Amino acid sequence: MDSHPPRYDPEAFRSPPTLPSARTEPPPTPGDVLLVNPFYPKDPCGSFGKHVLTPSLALTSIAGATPPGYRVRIWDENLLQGTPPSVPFPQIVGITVHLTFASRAYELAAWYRARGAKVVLGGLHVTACPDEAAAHADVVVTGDGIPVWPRVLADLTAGVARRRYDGSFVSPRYEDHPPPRRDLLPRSGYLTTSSLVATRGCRNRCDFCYLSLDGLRMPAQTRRVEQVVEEIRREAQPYSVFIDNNLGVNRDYLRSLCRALAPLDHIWSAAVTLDITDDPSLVRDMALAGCTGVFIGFESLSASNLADAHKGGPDPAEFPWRVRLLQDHGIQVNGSFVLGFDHDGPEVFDELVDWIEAVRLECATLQILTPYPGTPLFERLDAEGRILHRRWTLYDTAHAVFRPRRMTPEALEAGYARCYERLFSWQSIWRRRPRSASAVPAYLAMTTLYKRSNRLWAQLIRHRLVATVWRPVVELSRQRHVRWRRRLAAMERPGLVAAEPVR
Ligand code: B12
Ligand code: SF4
Repeated sequence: MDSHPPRYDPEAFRSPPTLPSARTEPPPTPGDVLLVNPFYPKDPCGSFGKHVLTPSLALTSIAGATPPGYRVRIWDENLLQGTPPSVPFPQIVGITVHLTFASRAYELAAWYRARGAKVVLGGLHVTACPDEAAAHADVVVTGDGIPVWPRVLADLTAGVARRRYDGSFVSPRYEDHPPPRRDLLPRSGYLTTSSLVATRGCRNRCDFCYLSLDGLRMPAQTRRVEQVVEEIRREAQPYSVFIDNNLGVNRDYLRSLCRALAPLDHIWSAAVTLDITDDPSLVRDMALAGCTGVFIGFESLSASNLADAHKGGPDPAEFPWRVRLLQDHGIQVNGSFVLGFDHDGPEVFDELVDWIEAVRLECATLQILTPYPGTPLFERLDAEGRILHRRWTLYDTAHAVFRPRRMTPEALEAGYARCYERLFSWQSIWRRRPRSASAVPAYLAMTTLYKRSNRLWAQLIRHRLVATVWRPVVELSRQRHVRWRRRLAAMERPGLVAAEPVR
């Protein structure tokens, strides 16, 4: 039994497709709008499957805000179907920009502009660095694109567009936003097209998070529970992913949401903060509502690192019992950890993996500390002269782009890769199996597909077979979960643990 999977790093996952230099495109078609999610390189240490788990809501939301009279298409370059379409040639191209794919976004913008389209750039990186983005676009949109998108389209069509529009995250109310247009996505390309958002904002202000961007105002807001339920029903998939920063930001709201979701016999996962476990009855409600997994940003096992980053929440000494509470309710924990904080020395890597195995986290996501421009972390490291370069493509959390305090950048990158090698090894996968024997076969099947099958993913993604292969497995999980939660519901005491949690 080999302990480390071979690192598979094909060209198609490393570089975007080449844009043709010849100009054979027809002239722009009035009213034709193309929305693009640009290519970004995939870290071969991780799972390629992650990138087709569920789509970002950026483009479907902008499409939802498009007034009648325009024809809208969405193109996600990460589905590896070649260059974005040029026939019919769009009049307006909207591109979402994160820093890791900013250079590809600018390349696409130049290509479409040179052929007569008007290009609008929006998204997190435009909000963080509007002046940089403005050099590559006809129009930039900062903040929330939804309230300003209809005006941008109207102004571009009338030839009177401004260079910059600033969308507010405060008004109009979040619940008044139009629903995203998921119907424009290729259903076969993702594990689930049912990415949902119910809440906005977060109580914390971690200094490395984009929510701490200078000047960003995103107050906590919620959507009506009925809106969320209706979107799930309409999408008709067995599994949904809540992409909220923290679905538990308002516990009363989460409880109402869970009670409304319970009758759907649906399964879902969400990002929450660990303090959700302060209230075991809420964890139980989540399980009864179909929650099979949570993504939790533990960030670090060092209280000093957490204090430095202004990350609120439970003390690391309490992490294990809180994880266990979730696991005993059949909720799998995907723990997210950041490597390279000031108190992290060379010992951090093995200590972290040992801990992950000891508490049997079924899944762990690792990130090298990355100072996003505009965040307090970036300002501090910059002031200390520790930023190594501003090549945004490498700000992908798999590269050290700053000088760590207690090790070299090279040691940080090597330690990060070693952690993933250990976590993706058969030994580690086995050590972290669920405690309930009946849950082990499904765990092993899912884990093998997710963590040890990058060659297979390459084929599934290219041939649009992701949904065909994943969905039957997901449907089986859903059926098991429905049976299990009926047993949980029959047990009376909140916090009481069912005999056989499902994973
Ligand atoms: C879904 C998701 C993914 C998906 C899909 C990613 C993709 N790009 O296709 C998957 C799982 C594949 C993924 C992977 C990764 N992700 Co991710 N992901 C998210 C998540 C959870 C939701 C994104 C979303 O749908 N938001 C909701 C939409 C509506 O918000 P929005 O994108 O900001 O769009 C609004 C505005 O920005 C604006 N807008 C956006 N685009 C446009 C375009 C136009 C034309 C206009 C007018 C307006 C506009 O209007 C929109 C409506 O309000 C966010 C966290 C979050 N909750 O936002 C992280 C997040 C975006 N991911 C992040 C990271 C770091 C990654 C990874 C690098 C992680 C890793 N180590 O592997 C990878 C690589 C992806 C990459 N390079 O971008 C970071 C990005 C940080 C940053 N500053 O860039 C985030 C913010 C998480 C975090 N808190 O750190 N991710
Ligand atoms: S808890 Fe998560 S979403 Fe909230 S500020 Fe910290 S990193 Fe950002």
